[in-house]
Amino acid sequence: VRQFLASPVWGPAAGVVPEGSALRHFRVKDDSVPATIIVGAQWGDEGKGKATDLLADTTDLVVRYQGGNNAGHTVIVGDQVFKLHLIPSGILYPHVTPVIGDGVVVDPEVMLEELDGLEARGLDAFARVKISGNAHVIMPYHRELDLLTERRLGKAKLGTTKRGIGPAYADKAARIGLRFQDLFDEKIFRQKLEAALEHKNEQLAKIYNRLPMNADEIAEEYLGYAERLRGTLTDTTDLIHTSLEAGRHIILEGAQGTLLDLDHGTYPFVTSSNPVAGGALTGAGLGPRHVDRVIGITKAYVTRVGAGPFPTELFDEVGERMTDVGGEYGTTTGRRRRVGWFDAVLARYANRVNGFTDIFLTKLDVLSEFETLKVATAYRHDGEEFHNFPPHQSIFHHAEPVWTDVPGWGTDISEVTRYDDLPREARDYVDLLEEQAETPITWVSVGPKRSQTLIRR
Ligand code: 2SA
Ligand code: GDP
Ligand code: MG
Repeated sequence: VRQFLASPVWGPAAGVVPEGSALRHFRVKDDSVPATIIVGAQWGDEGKGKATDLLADTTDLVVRYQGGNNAGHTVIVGDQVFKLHLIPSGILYPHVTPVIGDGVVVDPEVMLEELDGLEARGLDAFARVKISGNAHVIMPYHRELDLLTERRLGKAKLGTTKRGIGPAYADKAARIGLRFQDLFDEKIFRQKLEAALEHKNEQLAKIYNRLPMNADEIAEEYLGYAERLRGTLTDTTDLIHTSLEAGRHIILEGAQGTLLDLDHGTYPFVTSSNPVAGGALTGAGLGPRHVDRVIGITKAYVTRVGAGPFPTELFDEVGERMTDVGGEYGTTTGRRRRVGWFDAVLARYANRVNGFTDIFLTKLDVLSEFETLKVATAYRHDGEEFHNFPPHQSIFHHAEPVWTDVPGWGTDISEVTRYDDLPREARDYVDLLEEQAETPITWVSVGPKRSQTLIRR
């Protein structure tokens, strides 16, 4: 660590070395303007869209690095509500270039719908959005197989968004995927499509008793999309690095969240990409040297949409109220989200696997409803207590939370504009989460609007 800090690139920036300094408190020296990663710290829908939009005010590029149109990011600007699925939240600032990185899977039909929608609302979306030629394309058979696989799983289904995400990433790993660049070379596109369809049609017929899909029909449809998307095709690696070299600032915007990560999440109840900070590097194509901040977006409670274990889940009327007050319905599918109390074990785990420099805490206002709040500080299983994320899935599946009860504040905080003006109980709650999460909480959000954000330190 000493050698690392002594290197010419790294060193403490003026005034940011706190007591008991850890590596995470050091940032790239002042005259370079590097990248910030924004990651969901829970199971998604933490408010990444709002946080990215807010922080994009001072950035030049906002890059999506994984996932696809399974994501739903809601951003409110003035009295306008934007629901973004594929396009990075930075689109709402005219100075920002929104980038779809190599690690994203793109459904071109959805991309066009989203671009058209934004154009209709006065944004110059077609000219501004840049899509990596290496991004993989979601094909009709991916959507179909997502649907059929879920149906076949019956009760054991994952509760995917049915957008074809898993099958598209599976083909990427199997090296039979089609990439965005392939759309612009008809001969290559047709060749690759036919090769992929051979596998897919066999699968569709043998396992699911479905009729084969027709390569010409798909090619016609997709080459039509390509015609309209030609201007967005970009060497995004070059764009990102030219920007970094010119001292521009970049935000890498995650979708979904840490516990939905394919490697680090609650497998198999996960998505098929890597939302964690490490995924931002591979998905955008840059190294850790360029990153000086990793911001974990965390709700003041927890939600999950889709199946899978959830130790602090609420099944009572408290949960009902949390869902309703928090407006906890999927941005993409409209599904009701499951809700539960804040889980510090998960927060510490997310901090470990992402290396957060800060937490952006959202939806504190939703908890104004409740007289007493609960925080899970550890798990108990088979007489054993777990301070950290359990090493085996069955422990996690059966974990009983160890609760700390804290008093609520019982008053609306959504109009508060200074952190110090929050009720004492609300500040105590934030202090408790910070201590438990072992990460500094820098922002506290008390409503969906840009203006409803308090800076804590
Ligand atoms: P998939 O479709 O293969 O990625 O589904 C696998 C699991 O990942 C979950 N997942 C999500 N969880 C929360 N939010 C997501 N985006 C939308 C939103 C979800 C919606 O913003 O609300 O509208 O329903 C998202 N995307 C994927 C999914 O629920 C599965 O558990
Ligand atoms: P994302 O996927 O992480 O971008 O989150 P979503 O947009 O799917 O879900 C978060 C929801 O909470 C959106 O509807 C936001 O407008 C809303 N939201 C964000 N921050 C706050 C907050 O502090 N308070 C309240 N009440 N709503 C918020
Ligand atoms: Mg969402």
